[in-house]
Amino acid sequence: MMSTLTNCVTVFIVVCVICNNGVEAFHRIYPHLQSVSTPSVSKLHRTGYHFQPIRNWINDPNGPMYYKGVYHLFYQYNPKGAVWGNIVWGHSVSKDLINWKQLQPALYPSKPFDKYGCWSGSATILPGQGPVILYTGVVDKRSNEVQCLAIPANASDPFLTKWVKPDRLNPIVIADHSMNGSVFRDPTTAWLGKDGHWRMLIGGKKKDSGLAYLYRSKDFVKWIRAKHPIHSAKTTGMWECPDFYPVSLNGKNGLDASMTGNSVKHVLKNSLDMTRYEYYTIGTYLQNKDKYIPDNTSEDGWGGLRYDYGNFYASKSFFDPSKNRRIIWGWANESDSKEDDVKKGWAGIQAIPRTVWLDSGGRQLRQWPVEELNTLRGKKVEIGNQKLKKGDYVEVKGITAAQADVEVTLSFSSLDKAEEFDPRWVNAEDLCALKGSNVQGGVGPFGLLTLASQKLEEYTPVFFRIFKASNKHVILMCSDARSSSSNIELYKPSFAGFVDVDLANNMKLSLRSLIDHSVVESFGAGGKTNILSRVYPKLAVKEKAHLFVFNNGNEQITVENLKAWSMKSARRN
Ligand code: DQQ
Repeated sequence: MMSTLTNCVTVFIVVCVICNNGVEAFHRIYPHLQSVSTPSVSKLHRTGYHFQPIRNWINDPNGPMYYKGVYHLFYQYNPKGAVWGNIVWGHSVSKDLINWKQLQPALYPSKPFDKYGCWSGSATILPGQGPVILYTGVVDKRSNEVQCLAIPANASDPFLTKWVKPDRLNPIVIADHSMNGSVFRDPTTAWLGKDGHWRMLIGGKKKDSGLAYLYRSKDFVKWIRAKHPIHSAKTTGMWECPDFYPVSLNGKNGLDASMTGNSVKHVLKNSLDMTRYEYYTIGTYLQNKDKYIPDNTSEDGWGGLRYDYGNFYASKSFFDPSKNRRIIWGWANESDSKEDDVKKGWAGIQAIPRTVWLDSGGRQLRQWPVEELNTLRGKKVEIGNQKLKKGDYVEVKGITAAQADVEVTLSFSSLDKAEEFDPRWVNAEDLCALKGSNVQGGVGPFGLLTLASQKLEEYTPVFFRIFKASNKHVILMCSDARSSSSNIELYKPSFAGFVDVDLANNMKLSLRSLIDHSVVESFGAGGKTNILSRVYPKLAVKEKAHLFVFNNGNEQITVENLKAWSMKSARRN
């Protein structure tokens, strides 16, 4: 296939037509700010080790892959300003997923089929041939979308610096008359069926149902739509950035996208444009019918499981054959104002890449920061066997609290004091807003106060609170940004999720928080419930930031073990 494609490309002409025309888009658009560039970039809230380019706006991670010893991350990028617009595929490369080198953008509008934008897509490595990118091209001002293909100009270059879009082949897929071409985007990584045909999904919408169209191809060039979408769900609205992959029923190893059989389950993740959060289901992929059926333990809709209950969107996974793992990237948008972003000269970060696997219970996924992150750990402090009574706040001293990694295990000897759970509390965020870290409880709230000022005028608490329901305990995990900054105008949500852990025989909970100036990325109960918050402290900045462990519940808590590290900065130029 690759040779066919390569032959089709006679000359690769770099025609950079970067559009700035106010494309009708689902991202909030600010045409007057799209090409405003500030002379310098504000360092105040820039991250030390989360991925971000040198300046300007980024959103979705695109086409992550491992190729010839190099990790590639592409991302939706505005080369001209700090708000969404002028979208190209930024490109960075790394040997370890943590330290990055920024290259020239890989794809930018240059053809009639992507004149108004090179939107999200994925990479597939064709065995024995090399990578192919499938992405969405925007063809007109009404945001009509087609799917396009790009190949490396030189597949033997591990950095894949130049990409070509063969004219004779593109666009490879267009919406047919029964479909709405303005809600038709974000092709997945393709997988190879047992029948030798490739398959890929494209996100879409019909009436108010979200859906993922399935296309098949023998040669990766001519794609035919299957009669039925692989899956759809009522009232979920447009499915952006679908992701579909197998997970092993036995252990943590990741799997190549084409793996099927009795030893795997499948995961379908969708990013819901209506609220800009994601949900996933775990289920069975019937390859002979090309249908996906979620398990009845996975809610298929708004109340579904989420990779992250905070600021995390348009995520995409890839299989890393060098370490047999599947890794998820997700975009964390800013939650300050557009004007602030323009002043800062940058907006958007990527969450730390996370290894993902199926929990042994089979009902949910677990995620954990890639092990390479630990290479940035510097000075370490530890606390062991420390009792915390109600109202105790113990400072974790001796590390750089604005740029840190903390792991803590907290235990309790009884659940008798747990507050009654009201069954009407179905929404975790509302419950967190009602029962914040200052509201005294029975068992909990207990956890960490991150990015805290010395006198606690500002802080971002990450904590658990345990309730007693009729036949079980309900565990709430919160990352509450309401007290994170004395700037009252910011968007400061009380992010929260429930944690599926049986406390009966094991009365402890663990928490890991990656603190990085304007981000607190937390993993509860070994990566079962995860929450990323963006916060903009005014006082708790740099060396003025502090870290505390606290308990505000009647039941005494024991800090069994707390380890905290100062984190070194990653190289990202
Ligand atoms: N962002 C891209 C789209 C995608 C959306 C455009 C999700 O392709 O649907 O920047 O954030």
